[in-house]
Amino acid sequence: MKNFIFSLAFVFLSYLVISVAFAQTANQQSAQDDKKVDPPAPVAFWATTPPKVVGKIDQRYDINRDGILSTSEVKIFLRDVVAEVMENNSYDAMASDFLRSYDKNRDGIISRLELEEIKKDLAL
Ligand SMILES: [Ca+2]
Ligand SMILES: [Ca+2]
Repeated sequence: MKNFIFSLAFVFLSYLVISVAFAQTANQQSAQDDKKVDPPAPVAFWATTPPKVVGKIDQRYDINRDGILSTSEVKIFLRDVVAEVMENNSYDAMASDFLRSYDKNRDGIISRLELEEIKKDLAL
């Protein structure tokens, strides 16, 4: 009988030790999860390097006339490009150095296909 109580106590103690150890591992795991940070969100190229105003079209959107297109100015510009392409299927990319970077096939116009890239950048 004594042996039985001993082994019962042993099992109980083992159970305690194991559950405490397990709880600690779980805590460490959740601490690691908390430390995880999201990778930096992708940004459009014009958000990191504001394009220089080159052509007449650029000038129209350079609202504060500082010679560069800030992110908010670019967004207004691109929204107009999106609206124009949705309506007429193309936008003259030759009018702006900055816009030409979206003219992937270099045919001088922003097509509906190329518009997808602009929409993506605008959504960021
Ligand atoms: Ca500006
Ligand atoms: Ca094109």
